[in-house]
Amino acid sequence: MILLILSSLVLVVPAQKPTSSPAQRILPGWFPNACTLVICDPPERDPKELEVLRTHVSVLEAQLKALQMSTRKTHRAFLGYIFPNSTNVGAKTFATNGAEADFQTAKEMCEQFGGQIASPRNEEENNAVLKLATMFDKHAFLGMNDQETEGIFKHLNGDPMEYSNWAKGEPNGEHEDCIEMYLNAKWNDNTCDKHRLIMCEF
Ligand SMILES: [Ca+2]
Ligand SMILES: [Ca+2]
Repeated sequence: MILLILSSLVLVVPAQKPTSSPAQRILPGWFPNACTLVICDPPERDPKELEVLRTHVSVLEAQLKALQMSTRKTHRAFLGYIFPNSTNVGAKTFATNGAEADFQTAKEMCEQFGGQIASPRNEEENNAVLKLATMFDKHAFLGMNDQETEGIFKHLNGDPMEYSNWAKGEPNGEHEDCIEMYLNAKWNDNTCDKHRLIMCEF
């Protein structure tokens, strides 16, 4: 019985003729697998509408700027909470919280907050690191190392190390590939598994 009703329905539905696509209707020589580039003339805008759009864009730009400033302030406040001891030199901020770790852990911690291990590039920056390290009476790790090629110390981004402040007789370690700063501002290469003061720069 059900089959009979279904077949009746099929019989009464009129067969639809295949319709042509919009492109086929517009372009008589349309080929189904060909590529077609259609360039439309943009509609003319009302000058008042354009003015309103420009105003909206200006407002959005101002809001974005305010948001960026607020984000930077929040980030600075957050860094101040994590690393409460800091000092500025030029555009750099050196910061620490007095904690110690091996080189790899210190490196990851600084990177986690958007910085890197303190890597002084001149005497002024070296003295800024010393000032903070002295507060905690601890030797600080610096970022430069010769882990890649023994004897060739480089910055973390691969830059050659142009400024250095080695202690007398240093560097002297085939297996000492990281640098610690003594509390007289001089540097010693030491093994990277030693625990030293985490000092970051931002
Ligand atoms: Ca070495
Ligand atoms: Ca050494």
